[in-house]
Amino acid sequence: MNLKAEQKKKTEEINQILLDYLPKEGGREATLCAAMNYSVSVGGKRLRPMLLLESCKMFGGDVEAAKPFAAALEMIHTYSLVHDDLPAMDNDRYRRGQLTTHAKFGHAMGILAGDGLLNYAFEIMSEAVCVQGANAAKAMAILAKKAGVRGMIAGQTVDLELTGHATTTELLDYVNERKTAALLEASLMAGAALAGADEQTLSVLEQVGHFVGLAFQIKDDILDVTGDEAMLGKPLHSDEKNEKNTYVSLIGIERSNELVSEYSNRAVTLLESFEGPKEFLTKLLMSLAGREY
Ligand code: GRG
Repeated sequence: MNLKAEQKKKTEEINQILLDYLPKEGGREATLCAAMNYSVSVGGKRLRPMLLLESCKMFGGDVEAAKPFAAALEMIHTYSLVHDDLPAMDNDRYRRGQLTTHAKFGHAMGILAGDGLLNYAFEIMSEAVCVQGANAAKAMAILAKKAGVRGMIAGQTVDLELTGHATTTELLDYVNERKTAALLEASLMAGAALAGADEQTLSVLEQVGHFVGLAFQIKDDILDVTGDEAMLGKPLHSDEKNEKNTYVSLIGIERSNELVSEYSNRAVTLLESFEGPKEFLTKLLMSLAGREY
């Protein structure tokens, strides 16, 4: 099976896991559940749960036990997108080719759907921890930390503060390492933690995720300028509109493309030190450098 077909099959499997874990709509809070389900179900590459499941497999873990964590991780990622799209942040009307959650359900429901997704992710993981024990607790702790106050939320904070101000590549790296790379690091680390991987292994995976994340964000900045709106599912030039500092605005497209290749290669080289099955994961990481959406 070629990479695209394999990726499609795995995306469909993850979509099914998400359907199994998302709240069933009903009761007085039906609108909240509908907004949460809408945000997750409108699409997305499902990259983070895919990385978590592949990493778990690479270290011989039980994929069934990893499913609640894969679902929770995509919910955390989706909450961050829903809140990022709000009028107080990037104020975007389209995401994943569809209306953003607040554009469809109203601003207040956009905030609540994000809150709901974040909390629900921890409900799902804590229930799994009660059944599965220490490895699951470690995975949850990794996801909490990387998504948290010193991780993704810190990156978003500094990103907002830098908006409209001149910056440096060092400050931009601070933002990208947290806003984007932290959750990708967490994906690989949590999958391995569920399989019982040791601290040294987790630390190498953190490095892999770091380079994947930097490459991913720079590619995202490039696509915002040179991409195809229909493929991306959102308007181009949103960084310029929002006065965002990006690698493209600081060092230009050509050098940015070189960095994407350099970081992707470094990630894959680090991954080579592991012996478990990693063919799909390696191909997936390399393909991100050439992604079109
Ligand atoms: C609101 C706390 C808080 C954080 C928001 C995720 C984020 C932080 C902001 C969204 C804007 C952005 C460019 C984030 C960087 C990470 C990124 C490129 C997210 C998009 O991820 P994809 O491409 O999206 O995997 P899909 O839709 O495929 O899941």
